[in-house]
Amino acid sequence: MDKINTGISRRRFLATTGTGALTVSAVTVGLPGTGVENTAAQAQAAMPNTKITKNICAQCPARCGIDVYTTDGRVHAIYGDTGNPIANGKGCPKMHLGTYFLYDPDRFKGPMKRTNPKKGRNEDPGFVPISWDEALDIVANRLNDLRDRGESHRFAHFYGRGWGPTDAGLYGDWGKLYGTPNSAIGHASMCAEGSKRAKQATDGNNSYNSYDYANTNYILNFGASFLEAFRPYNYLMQMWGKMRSKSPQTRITSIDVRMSPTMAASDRAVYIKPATDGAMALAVAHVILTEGLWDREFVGDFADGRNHFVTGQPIEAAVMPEPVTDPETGEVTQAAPEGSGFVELWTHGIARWWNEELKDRTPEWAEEITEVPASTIRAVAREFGTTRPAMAIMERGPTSHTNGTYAGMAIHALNALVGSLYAEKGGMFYQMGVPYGGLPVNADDYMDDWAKNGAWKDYPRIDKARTEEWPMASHMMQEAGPNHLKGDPYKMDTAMFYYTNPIWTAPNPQVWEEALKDVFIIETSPFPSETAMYADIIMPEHTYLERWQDSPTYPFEGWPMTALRVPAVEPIYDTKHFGDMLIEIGKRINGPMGDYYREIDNVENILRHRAKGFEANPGDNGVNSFESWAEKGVWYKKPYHWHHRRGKFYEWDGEGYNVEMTPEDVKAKLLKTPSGKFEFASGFLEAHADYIEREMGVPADRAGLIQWVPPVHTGGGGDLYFVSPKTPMHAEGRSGNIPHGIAIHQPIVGGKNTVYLEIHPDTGRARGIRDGDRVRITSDVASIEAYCRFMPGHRRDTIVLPMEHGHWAHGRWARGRLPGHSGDVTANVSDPISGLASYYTGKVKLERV
Ligand SMILES: Nc1nc2c(c(=O)[nH]1)N[C@H]1C(S)=C(S)[C@@H](COP(=O)(O)OP(=O)(O)OC[C@H]3O[C@@H](n4cnc5c(=O)[nH]c(N)nc54)[C@H](O)[C@@H]3O)O[C@H]1N2
Ligand SMILES: Nc1nc2c(c(=O)[nH]1)N[C@H]1C(S)=C(S)[C@@H](COP(=O)(O)OP(=O)(O)OC[C@H]3O[C@@H](n4cnc5c(=O)[nH]c(N)nc54)[C@H](O)[C@@H]3O)O[C@H]1N2
Ligand code: SF4
Ligand SMILES: [Mo]
Repeated sequence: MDKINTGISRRRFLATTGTGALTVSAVTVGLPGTGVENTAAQAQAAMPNTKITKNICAQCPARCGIDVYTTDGRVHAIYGDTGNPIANGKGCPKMHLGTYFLYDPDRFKGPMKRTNPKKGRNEDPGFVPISWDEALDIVANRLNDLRDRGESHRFAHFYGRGWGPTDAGLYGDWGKLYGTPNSAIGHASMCAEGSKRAKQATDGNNSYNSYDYANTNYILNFGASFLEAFRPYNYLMQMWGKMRSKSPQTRITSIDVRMSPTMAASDRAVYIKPATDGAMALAVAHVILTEGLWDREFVGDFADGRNHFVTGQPIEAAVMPEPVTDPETGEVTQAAPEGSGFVELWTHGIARWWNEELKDRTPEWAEEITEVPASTIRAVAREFGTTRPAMAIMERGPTSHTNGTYAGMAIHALNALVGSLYAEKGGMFYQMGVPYGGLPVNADDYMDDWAKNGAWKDYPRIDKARTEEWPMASHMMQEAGPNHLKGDPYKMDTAMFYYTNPIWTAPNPQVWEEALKDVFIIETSPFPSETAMYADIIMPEHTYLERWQDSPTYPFEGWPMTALRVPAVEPIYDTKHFGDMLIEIGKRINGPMGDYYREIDNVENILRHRAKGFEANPGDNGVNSFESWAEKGVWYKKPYHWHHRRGKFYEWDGEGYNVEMTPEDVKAKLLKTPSGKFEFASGFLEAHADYIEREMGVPADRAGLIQWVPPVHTGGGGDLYFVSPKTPMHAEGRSGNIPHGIAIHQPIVGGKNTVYLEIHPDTGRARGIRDGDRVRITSDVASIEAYCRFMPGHRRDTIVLPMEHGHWAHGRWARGRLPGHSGDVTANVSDPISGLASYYTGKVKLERV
């Protein structure tokens, strides 16, 4: 067996070096050359006992490369890595919080088991310490028993922030070998699945985009929080500076429901009525077409070269003559069509889209729905349509509603109309994967009869994703709790949680508090999360500064990149890498599955095998091995391989974009839809037309068209829209136990001991509420309380409470302080297409307490 050995046992490695990172950082220090080494050398000169190790910030999905400074075994500073293309030596305000996570006094110190069988918010779990062997044996025995009883489907893995091959990347094989459809249920449907599904439905890529911000001249931003969240946040702030200082300056129009920092910094801030972005995007498209501003080299043109897009009037699609093959040369020629029909190039369905939807979607029509003046919509459309390159971007603002996928499709259609998809410069495209080396063994060779043909294969996932109930959703984590409670499709027996806490972050998480009472819970968080309070076994993970871990980039500039975490210090408590927990449990499962994991052995072994892929593909920074990867912290290789230029697609051949791609190649690699083109009439949605008609009331024969679908607002008749946006200090649900994070959470309205509800002064006065008053927010799900602050920049009908606070566990500073948790008043209703929970769609009542 081809296992790579470090030649020295882990324990001994740590013992001889003092920190797990010393050998690699020692290589770094003192080398002349790039800024990284200079920084290291300077620190070294100042403090001889200071070590600098490479790592990846874990506070958000941006995955910035960081330099972690450790002096005499204590981590005391974190800086952006100058050699990392996302960080470029910079950090957002959350970068340095790593020290607080590492030294959080409320961290779990080792594995534990529960002694109080009763579970609830106010039940003390009665945890008692156990050894790792005991913890792993308890879990493995349970899983072996389940398997012996033919019920292995009742075990589920849940995960949120996964990083790559050493954690979330292990789930598929684990589930296949053990025999469960529930390995693993990810949090995508509680995150930002709407924008991904909109792209899948139109250009065939189920993914976020990569963007060439540095070269774009116009951004039309629909509800992406560019200067507070989105991703990669730190890099976006750098790009904002670049875009705003280059010539010509990139003009930015932002559309939001509140005065965010992004809105404040944009050239034009458009306040939109919540959940109506789709209508605005359709009207922008209408203007682009009627005024002849579309990109003819991507979309095509009318056969007679005139513009027949006239409000209210249908157009014709061109009827193409049959291609003719020359019998002698075999050459195929295509004659031009007759008449005035539209000849599409890289799009599909424009005539149907115009005739059945777009021809009446005027700015005046959209004004009624969006409350954005028609004159503003027209001005935006003209600017966007006449500036090249231009991009329309979006994230959770328009998509966290019941009509989110249709809204996202209308927004993304604007990118097709102005030719920004795969544009040579200033456009958007999709992230390339990393050429990792393979694992030494193949899971297929270790499957027993149960794994291959067991009855577990007849069961759907507990969240019912990819079943008749949610046929287009890849994950439906928010449904798993409620489904278990109902026993539909069955009851879970055991669940293992990794970097996710749906008992707190899911919409209407109160249901999960009931649901998880009779499930055997394994929690792997280093911190005392809400899930941990329900856990039967605590298996605490190392924090990110204590562990080896690689992480391929989220969509960024398109070319492949992967960074590496190198432990800065020896684990300070009796914790374990999550990947090693999976492997150790795997080793204890009876039959060939155990053999498979004995071969895999440990996480470090996986990383060394993955890094073998760099030998044939050295990175631009010279990284070609595990050692050089650990030294530099990142492997990457430019350029991006494809682009569109003047009507044709080209592929990189090692020297230039010299290979013209065939339509089949474009379909396989770039526009992965049924038609191989950008679809205004979506084949993906048409394949689910009956489902869409049933769930959304859209007639089946129209289901594929990009169109306006009114939202369904939850909340039970309140008069105020309720949104819970991310702030720069907000690390998903993970930064609630950091006191100074709370204090500077809302720099504009202030903050000190709490997070405030932001409301327009008129909204307050109309209810007898003064600035600073304690208020109650009520929906048909629940009530929560908060202190409010007046914020005259917001819409009068929209109130704003950043998520993250209102914990009932998670440590001494997180627990039990106002405000209440925004999720508690949020109904569990989702977009039927993407499955994304409609977090921003609720309507609530507000009153003084
Ligand atoms: N600082 C920070 N950055 C992060 C994260 C973090 O925790 N902290 N988390 C990362 C994660 S997991 C994600 S999913 C992304 C999310 O990134 P974004 O989607 O960019 O962030 P959000 O704050 O969820 O929402 C964006 C904006 O939508 C607005 N909005 C609400 N309703 C509507 C509407 O109907 N129309 C429009 N046009 N706007 C509306 C909100 O006011 C908010 O300003 O951020 C990532 N980046
Ligand atoms: N009301 C409302 N709810 C929301 C949102 C909103 O805007 N409003 N936003 C949604 C979005 S975009 C997202 S992405 C989700 C995120 O929601 P979740 O998927 O629940 O993820 P987090 O809350 O970030 O973190 C989950 C857990 O990870 C644990 N953890 C921290 N560090 C580590 C570690 O090193 N190892 C391990 N094993 N565990 C660790 C923490 O203790 C925490 O319990 O929340 C969603 N929920
Ligand atoms: S953007 Fe900030 S929080 Fe996110 S990874 Fe980068 S430094 Fe960390
Ligand atoms: Mo998210």
